[in-house]
Amino acid sequence: MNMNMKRMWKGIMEPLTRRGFLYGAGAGSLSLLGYRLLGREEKGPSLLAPAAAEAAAGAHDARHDAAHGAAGPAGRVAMPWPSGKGMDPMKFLTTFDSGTVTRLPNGNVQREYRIVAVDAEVEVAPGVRFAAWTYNGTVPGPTLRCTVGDLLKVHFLNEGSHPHTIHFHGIHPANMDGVFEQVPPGGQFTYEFPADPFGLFLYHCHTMPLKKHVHKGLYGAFIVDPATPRPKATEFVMVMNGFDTDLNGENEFYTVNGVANYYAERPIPLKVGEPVRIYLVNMTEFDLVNSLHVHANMFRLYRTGTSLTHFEVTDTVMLCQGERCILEFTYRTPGRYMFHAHQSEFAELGWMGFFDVTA
Ligand SMILES: [Cu+2]
Repeated sequence: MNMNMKRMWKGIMEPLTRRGFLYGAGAGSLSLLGYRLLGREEKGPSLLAPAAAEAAAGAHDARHDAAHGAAGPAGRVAMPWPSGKGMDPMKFLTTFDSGTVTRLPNGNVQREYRIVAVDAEVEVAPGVRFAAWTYNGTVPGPTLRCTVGDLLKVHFLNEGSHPHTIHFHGIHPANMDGVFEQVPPGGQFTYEFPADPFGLFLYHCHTMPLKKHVHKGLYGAFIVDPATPRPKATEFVMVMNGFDTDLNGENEFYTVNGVANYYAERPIPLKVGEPVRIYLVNMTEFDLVNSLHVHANMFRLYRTGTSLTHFEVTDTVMLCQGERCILEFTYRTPGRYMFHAHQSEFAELGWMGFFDVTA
């Protein structure tokens, strides 16, 4: 999505706009795989539905009916993917790479991480494949985690087809910034710096053209915990992104953690009274902002996670690319609660999910 005027112009000049993709070229390739496209504007918010799987399950009619005006998307995402590729966003939510820990002679902790850039095809929605450039084979890449003051050694190997780097947010020397040391295919580089300060950060490739290296998928979350850990909670990582599957400079799909509508089809289970903490990172390319809104609740917002005192209590937060924040909340009553981007278009194109809260 870009400016409205640009879209209008493109709508006039190009028959294959994003909607054209959804209704036209995309429909053909998707139907081959047994998936049926549902119009997102004329028929409600639904995007995709695996028709064959639903019919087999005897659930087709109910789901199809629900697609015409129900609150959420219809269809069920197969997992693992029919192709056997892609990642599992449910596992990604709670998976943290804390590295290989060594206690140094001075008593400090050293953490070593291994990140390999590799070209990989990922499946971002049922039957929709995207030729990604990845860190360790997934989009987003692994969530790196450490404690403030730890010495980090990130061993980066480029097995991709283009030069890449890893640029970390946070404080570090200039020669560890992932900008000047371009790592060619087959090359390697070790980034070494102490984790500072505590907060929520991210990493991404910083090779030109930057827009391309980011939107192809080279990014991930980077958590630096305070010396005294935050209060105990169920912790989730959510990386917001988009996929320009027809390479026209606009996103066709929006996701958290790489698969459109994943948490709408597989709600995240929670308990009443369970403290929840979300590490939220925006790495959406092409669009100026992305956002998260939780329904029927409010959260404490810690901007960038660099303070242990919350910034405000709200139900919606907007982030530009590279911004991130920590959210904390608890549900009081059981039920199914929606969360989604409050750019309605993003929500309709895959950035929507639910929490299933039980007593
Ligand atoms: Cu790159």
